[in-house]
Amino acid sequence: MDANGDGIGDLQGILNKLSYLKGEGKTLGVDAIWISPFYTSPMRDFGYDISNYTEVDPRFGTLKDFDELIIRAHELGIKVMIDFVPNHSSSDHPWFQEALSNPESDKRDYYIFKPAKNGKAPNNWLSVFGGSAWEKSPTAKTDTPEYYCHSFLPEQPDLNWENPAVQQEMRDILRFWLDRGVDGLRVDAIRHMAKDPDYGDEAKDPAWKKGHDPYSQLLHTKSRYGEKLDEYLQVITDVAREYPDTLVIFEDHLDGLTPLKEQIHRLYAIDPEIAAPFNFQLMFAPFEAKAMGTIINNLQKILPGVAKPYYCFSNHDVQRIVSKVGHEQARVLTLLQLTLPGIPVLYYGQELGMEDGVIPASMIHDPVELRIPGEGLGRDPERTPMQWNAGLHAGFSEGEPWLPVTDTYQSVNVESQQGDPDSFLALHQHLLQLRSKHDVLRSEAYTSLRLDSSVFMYQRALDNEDFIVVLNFSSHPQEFSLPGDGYELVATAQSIDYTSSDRTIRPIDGMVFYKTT
Ligand code: TEU
Ligand code: CA
Repeated sequence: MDANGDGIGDLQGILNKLSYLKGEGKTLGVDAIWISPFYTSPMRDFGYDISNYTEVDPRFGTLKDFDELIIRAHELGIKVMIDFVPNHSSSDHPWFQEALSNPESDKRDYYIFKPAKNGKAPNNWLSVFGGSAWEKSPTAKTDTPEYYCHSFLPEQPDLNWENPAVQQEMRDILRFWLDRGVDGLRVDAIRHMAKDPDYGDEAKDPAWKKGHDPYSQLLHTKSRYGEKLDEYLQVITDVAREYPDTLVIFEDHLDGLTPLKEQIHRLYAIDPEIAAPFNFQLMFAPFEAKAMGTIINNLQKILPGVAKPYYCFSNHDVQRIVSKVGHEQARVLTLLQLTLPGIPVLYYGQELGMEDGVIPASMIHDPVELRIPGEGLGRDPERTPMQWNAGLHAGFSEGEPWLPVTDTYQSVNVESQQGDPDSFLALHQHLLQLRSKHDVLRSEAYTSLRLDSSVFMYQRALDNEDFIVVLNFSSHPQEFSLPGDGYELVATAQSIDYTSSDRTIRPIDGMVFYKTT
C-alpha cells in the first residue's frame, strides 16, 4: 500500500492496513508479517542491494515510521519480521566505495577480491543473475588486475564472512533492529555466504540444455554451501538468541545434489529451537497428488522432533500460484498449505488468488528480466500492486504505481471478496481461524493416510482433536473412506454443498473433517 501517492508501497501504507491483517472483525487472521527490504538502496535489485543497513530508504519512509509500525503491530498482536541480507551489500555502500578507492583500506577485506587468472576472472563461477560471478575491479593491491565476487548483480558485491570485522558489523546491524522491537529475521540467500576456500572451477552440469536457466550450466559445488556456512549462520542465530522469542527463517532452496536428509539436518541443526529454512519444494512441484504428497511425506518423516516446517507456495521470486496451476487448483493448495504442520507463509495477494501481471516492455524493472530477457525468469509479474478495491489503481496508490496493476483487479480485490463467503479471501480467513482455534493444526502431529495418483489424504490428530484432510487432484470424482465415525465436515476447497456423510470428493477439490474424542 502506497500512503503518499508516489506509486511505491511504503511503511505508512503497511501501517494503514495493519487492521486488515489482524484485529477486530473480518480480518485475514495472520500472526506475523515479513517485510521485504526497506533499507537505503539504489534499488538495482529492489532493496536487496543495501547501501545503509541501519536506515530506512526515503522512498519507504523513516525510522520513525518503522518504530510506529512496530508499536501498532504489537498492539494488534502482529509480530514483525524483517529481511536481513548478509551475503552482499550494494556497490554504493561506503564500505565498497572505500574498498575500491583505497585497496589498502581495511574495507578491502570486507569483500572478496582475487587476482586475475591468465588475465581473466579467477574462476568460472556464474552469477545467479546471468554472466560471470566476477567483475574486474578498477583498482588493485598489486600490479596484477583484481576481480571481486558477486553471486548476484555486479552492483551486489559479496561480503567476506571470513573476516571477523564483517561478522561484527553484522552483529551490530542485527542488534540495531532487534533493539527496536523486531520479532524475527528472514535471512536472504544464505547458501552463497560460504565458499570453498580454494576458489576452484566448478564442473558443468551434464543435464543442462539450451533454454534452461544459464546459471544452471554449472554444478555449484564450490561457490555455495562452504564448510563454514554453519558457523556464519550461528553468528546470526546467536544474536537472535539474545532477544527472547525471536524467530529466524533461512532463505534456501534444496541444491538437488545432496540427499534431502543431509541438507535438512544441516540447516535445521544450526539452532533448532529458533531457526529453520523455508520449505520451497512444493512451489516447484506439478499439481499432482503423488508429487505434492511425496514431498510432504518425505519432509514429515524427517522433521518432527527436529523443527517446524515453513511450507510456502508463493513469494516475490516465483510465478504466482493461480498463474501456475489455475484458480480451482490453487484453492486446493490453499487448503493443503493451511492444514499442514508448522508455519505457513503467504505472499501478499495470495489470499485473493491474485495472478501474475503482464508487464509491458517499457515497464520492466527486474534486473533478471533485463539481463536474461524472454526466458520467463523476470520477477516483475508477481510483484504488481496489491489489489485493495475496484477503484483507481486497485486502491494501491493515488498515483501511477511503479508496476502496472493486473487486468483482473476489478473482481480480484479485498473489498469485493470481503463480502463474498465463496471468495479466496474467505477460504483463507476460515482456514486461518481453524488453525488458530485448534492447537493440533499448528502442532507436528501428522499421519499420511492415502497417496495415489488422484488422492492425497492425511490426518492431524492430537489429544482429543482429530482432523482428516482429503484432497482430490484429479479431474474425476473419487471415493474415499474415513478411519471411523462421527466426523463433521468443517471446510472444503470449492464452494460446493457437501454433507458430513459424503464419501465421494468432486474433481479438483479438498475436504476437511473434524471430530473431538
Ligand atoms: O533470492 C535468492 C535466490 O535464491 C534466487 O536465486 C532466486 O531464486 C531468484 O531471485 C530467482 O530469480 C533472494 C531474494 O529473495 C531475491 O529477491 C534477491 O534478488 C536475491 O536473494 C538477492 O538478494
Ligand atoms: Ca509511497
